[in-house]
Amino acid sequence: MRTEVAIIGAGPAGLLLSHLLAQDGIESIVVETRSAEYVASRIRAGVLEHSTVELLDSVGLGGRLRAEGDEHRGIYLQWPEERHHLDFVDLTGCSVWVYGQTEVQKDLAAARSAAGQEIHYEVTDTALHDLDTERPSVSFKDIDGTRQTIEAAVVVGCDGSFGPSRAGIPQTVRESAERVYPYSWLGILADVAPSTDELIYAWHPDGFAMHSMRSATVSRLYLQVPNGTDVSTWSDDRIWDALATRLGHGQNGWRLRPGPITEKSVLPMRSFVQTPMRHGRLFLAGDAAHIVPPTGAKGLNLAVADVAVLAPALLALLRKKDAGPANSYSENALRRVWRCTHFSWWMTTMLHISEDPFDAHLQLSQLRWVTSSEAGAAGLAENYAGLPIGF
Ligand code: RFL
Ligand code: PHB
Repeated sequence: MRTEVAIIGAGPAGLLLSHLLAQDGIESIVVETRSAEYVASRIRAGVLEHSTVELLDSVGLGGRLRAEGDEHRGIYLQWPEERHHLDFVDLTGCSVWVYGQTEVQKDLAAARSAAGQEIHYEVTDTALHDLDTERPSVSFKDIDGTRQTIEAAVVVGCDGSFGPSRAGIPQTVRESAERVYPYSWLGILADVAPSTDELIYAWHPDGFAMHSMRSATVSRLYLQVPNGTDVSTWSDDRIWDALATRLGHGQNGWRLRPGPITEKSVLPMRSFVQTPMRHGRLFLAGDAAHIVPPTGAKGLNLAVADVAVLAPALLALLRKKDAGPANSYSENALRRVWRCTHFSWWMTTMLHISEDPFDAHLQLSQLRWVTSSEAGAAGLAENYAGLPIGF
């Protein structure tokens, strides 16, 4: 097989990249280890920042998001006895949208399928070759067991945190920076109307809790739990009790509505950045190059921001024979990556309980400042909702 861009991974980064390239008349082939159904139903991110929504709109992918998503002006930040609303629209002019990654994934898959995009699902043994040459390739075993090779001008690794692309950057060149946190999130999806109009991020001595949502009838909630927590030790009743305690704030008779839990999982949290994001004819985008803890709602948005920078760089490289934007892709993308890495680390360390009581005083002081100073609130709002495309 021969194409211009071989894309490894059909998550949001891979499918959006193939969509953006196709708009510029550039051909690509996508390979993916999982089935289309599995990729479309993975429960993950829920918040799209302003620039993500603008980008999806601008490439014809904003229709269902605008019709079925939910625009939020801001978030609540709380600690026992106090709940404060931060209004991002007042602070920065930017809102965010609650629209599940599952829905973004379905919209992308439908658009690529309508355009006749070649996507090979359920492949195995993906391997990258000749990345230092102008004829790199990707080999894999197709669903029927046939060995295939895609010869391309460029290979893009959009294969998430466990894919093989990251290691395609030679060991002598690559560097990584990592922070592992001493806690995890227990996340649930429940068939119950959200008990809040906007997301609640709650500091509590028992641990962080968060109330998010997917629709008018589906809630998404999280609890800070120790690393290594076995999900089977958390019965539904225990989860709802902990959520009610941590999200309660003793004001206006607010109550958390419990309901049937349909999904339950534990996810560890880490920050990770591998540099550079490009070597020879291999480019990395999304979780393949960087991971953030979910507290800042940045992972999906960063994947979108990477490919928004990469697509025009590949257009210049392949059509205009201008290597400039491709040569500066890593440096350009990493500016936003490090801003979001810092913001996600900051939100995480401000809201999660640690072993050291000194931290709790600093956290509460920071929360009081962010919710009472316009400058403090605007800083959080700009990072959460309003970094411009190309920051
Ligand atoms: P993905 O989505 O992981 O897609 C990578 C794809 O590559 C495939 N793959 C391979 N394909 C071929 N050959 C191989 N050898 C392969 N190895 C792997 C995989 O099967 C997969 O389909 O990465 P991408 O596209 O970079 O997208 C990144 C986002 O998915 C991720 O950052 C977000 O989900 C993170 N995240 C959140 N981000 C937000 O912006 N806002 C949020 O509110 C938010 N909440 C979350 C999150 C992630 C979570 N989890 C479970 C990690 C909440 C959670 C719970
Ligand atoms: C979610 O809805 O899953 C979600 C929302 C905001 C976050 C993390 C996860 O910061």
